[in-house]
Amino acid sequence: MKATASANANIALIKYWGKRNEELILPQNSSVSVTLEGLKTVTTVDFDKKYKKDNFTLNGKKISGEPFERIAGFLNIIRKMAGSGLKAKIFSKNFFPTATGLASSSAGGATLALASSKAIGLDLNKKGLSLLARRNSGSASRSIEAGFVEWEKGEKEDGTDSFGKQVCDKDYWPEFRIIAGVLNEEEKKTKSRPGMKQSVQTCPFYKVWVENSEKQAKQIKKFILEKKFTKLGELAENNALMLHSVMFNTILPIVYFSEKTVEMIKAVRKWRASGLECYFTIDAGPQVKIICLEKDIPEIKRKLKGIKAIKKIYICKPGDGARLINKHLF
Ligand code: 2P0
Repeated sequence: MKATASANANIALIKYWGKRNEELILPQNSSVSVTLEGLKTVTTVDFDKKYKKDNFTLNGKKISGEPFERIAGFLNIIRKMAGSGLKAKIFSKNFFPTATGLASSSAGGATLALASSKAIGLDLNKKGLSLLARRNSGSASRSIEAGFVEWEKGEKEDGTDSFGKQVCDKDYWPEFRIIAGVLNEEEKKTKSRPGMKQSVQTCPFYKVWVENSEKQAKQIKKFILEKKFTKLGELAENNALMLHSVMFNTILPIVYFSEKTVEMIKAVRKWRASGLECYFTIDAGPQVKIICLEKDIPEIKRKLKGIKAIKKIYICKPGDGARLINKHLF
C-alpha cells in the first residue's frame, strides 16, 4: 500500500548532541525545538510485492551507500513491527536545502515514520510515531508534533520514554519567528552522527554540556509557556554557543562556523545592542538562524539585505507536525 506524509523541519532552542545508545538513538540530554512552517519535506512510501528490493530516491536522485543503508535499516524495524516481508519504494522531496544545517533530517525522518507505518498497515499514535521517527534520526522525533516540542531524554533502557512531547501548539505563540538565512548551500563536511559520537568520547567537558542542557531544557519550557522572549533568546543563544564549544573541543575539532557565520553573530549582537531584539542559534552547519518576534521582521529583513553573504532567507513561524496527504510523489 502507498502513503504520503508531509512534515516540517524543527530547529532546536536547546540542542541534542550525543547519544547514550547508538542503536536505539537515545540522547544524553533532553532537547527543545520549534517545528517550523515552510521547511517542508514530503515523502511517499509504497510497500508492494512487486518490489524485489528497497529503493530510495531523494530530490530526484537515487540514493545508495551509507544513507541508503540507514533507510533500509529503518525499514527493517517497520517490517518487524508489522510482521511483513514486503520491500518498499520511497520518494522524498525537500522543499529547502538538504544537509546544510537546516535540519532536513528532522523533517525527512518524521515523514518516513508516518508514511511508512501507514503504508505497511500500522496505525500509530503521536507517541508511537515519535518513538519510531527517533529510530531514523534523533531530531525527527521532534518533528511529529506541531509548535514547541520537547524530546525528553527518558530513563528506560529500551527507550520507550524517549520521544517528542508537545510543550504548546503552534498557535500558542503566533508572533514567534525564526529566520533561517542560507549562507552557503554546500553540503556540510562532518555529518552530525559521527560528529556527536566523537564529542561524547573526546570532549573533556562533555558531561558539563549534558548537565547544563538538561537544566536549560527545563528552563526554556517555562519561558515558552510564559512567553518570556528575552529570557528564551538569551538561553537559546547560550546553549548554541556551548554546543559549538563542545564541537570545537572534540578530537578532531568539528568546525561548522565559516567567516560568514561569525559576521552574522556579530551583526545580530550589534542589532540587539541598538534595541532591535533578536538572538541567534546555530546547528550543524554554517547557517545562522535568528530568533525574533513578528513585529521586528521588517527591520531585520532590511538589515539582512545589507549582508551580501546571505543567499536566501526563510522566515518561519511555529508550524504543523507530520500529517498524511493525498498527493503522492509517484
Ligand atoms: C539538534 N542536531 O538538536 C542538533 C543540533 C544538530 C545540531 O539533531 O544521529 O540528524 O540521526 O540522531 O538528528 C542533528 O542530529 O542525528 C541534530 P542522528 P540528527 O537539532
